[in-house]
Amino acid sequence: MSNYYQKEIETAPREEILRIQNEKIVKQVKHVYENVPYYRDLMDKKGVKPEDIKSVDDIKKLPFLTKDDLREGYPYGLLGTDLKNIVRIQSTSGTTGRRVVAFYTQKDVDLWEECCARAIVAAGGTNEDVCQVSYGYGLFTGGPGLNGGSHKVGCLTLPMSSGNTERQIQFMMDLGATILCCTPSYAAYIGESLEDAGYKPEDNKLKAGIFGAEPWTEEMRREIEKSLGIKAYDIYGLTETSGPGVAFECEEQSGMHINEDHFYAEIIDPDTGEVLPEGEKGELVFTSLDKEGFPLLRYRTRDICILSREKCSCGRTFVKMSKPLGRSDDMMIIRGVNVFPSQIETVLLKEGYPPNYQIVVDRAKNNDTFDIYVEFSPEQFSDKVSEIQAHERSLTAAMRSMLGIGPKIHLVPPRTIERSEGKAVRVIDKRKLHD
Ligand code: DLL
Repeated sequence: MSNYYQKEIETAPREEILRIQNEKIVKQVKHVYENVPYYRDLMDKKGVKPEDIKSVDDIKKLPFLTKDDLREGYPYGLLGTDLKNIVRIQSTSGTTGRRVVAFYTQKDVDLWEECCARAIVAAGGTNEDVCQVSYGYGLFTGGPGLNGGSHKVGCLTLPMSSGNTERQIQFMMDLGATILCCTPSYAAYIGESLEDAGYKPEDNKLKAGIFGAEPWTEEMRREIEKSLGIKAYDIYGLTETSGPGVAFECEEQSGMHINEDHFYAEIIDPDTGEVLPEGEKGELVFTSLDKEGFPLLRYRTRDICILSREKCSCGRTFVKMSKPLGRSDDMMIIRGVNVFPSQIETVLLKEGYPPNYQIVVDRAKNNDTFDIYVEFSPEQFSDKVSEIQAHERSLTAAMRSMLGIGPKIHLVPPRTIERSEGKAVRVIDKRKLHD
């Protein structure tokens, strides 16, 4: 039986959702044109006037926004309202170039937190739950977003932030946390640490986890579910459009419902910018329909996804997005072959290795080198070099059959790859492919 935070809108008939979107987009484009000179210039250059946008069907006439635009407009160039109405910023963790800074009015914060509340309730959360928020707090949107959502639902909120795993475990066990919110890699690490501390999955009171902010596979989901004894739900979002809660999973665990009353989604061909028909794989583009502080229209996420309007058994009518299947900008091309880290993770888990790995790509004498460091599990440990080498050979073969190219595999002892309290660093690309 499904629970909803805002049943009326979450289960509204499609025509009703469309009606709301059409009403909001007209107002929003006018708001942006009048208040954001940077975007007004882009519209003027394209010859589009606010009056040309009469419904969401007309969104395709609008110019795109990219991270480069946000960098160019840094810090206040894309602000949609007077600074006196802004109550908060959040920012990306990007270390190269100027950071993306997003601005929120109080209404923006409320709507964002409601989106997170929808995700928590979809994962079975009620005001009787104890919600441990172990995403980073501060500039990163994970902690503040889920914290706000947890308050809205009325859960007892544990604002742990990430890190200090020993303390995480102590609070989790002593206070009986029932919902855990963090990155999937940190969830996996907490699972390992609980085991190391002598706990079995049934010793904790957790029932659900809400994990996102980085790519993770179905295999990883199963591992986490098993090690923590929970049901693991995916959540998606990006700083530019508010943070977590743009889309969230329901009990079907078959894609994430996009909060379509606030975000209009398109899938485009990343090369041509052309809008693709429903069901096709392409780059996800979002238009925020009612944001005041940082109202981005047609923002290119660079996430490659598929949208689906298949009826969902949870009763929600919002369109579903697949897990991001890659990035239109960080796919690696190694020796001419396209490689996604998630493919590597899939092979590792299929071959019985824990999902702790690091990919190192470099270039020597104009040839790409491709190394994967993988931890073996304690059961796979052997002090015979020949046995380790045999494992490495068989893993190389499995990788070759999945990727089309064979990496050099280095099996390393358990717990030697550096653990992350936020997003795991999976790829180290030392090649200089851009200026
Ligand atoms: O990661 C917001 C967030 C926080 C989402 C907590 C979910 C939970 P950024 O740091 O701006 O924001 O990174 C956004 O992370 O474009 C995706 O490429 C990736 N990403 C976010 N959620 C998922 C997910 C937050 N569930 C970028 N699966 C996005 C895969 C995800 N990738």
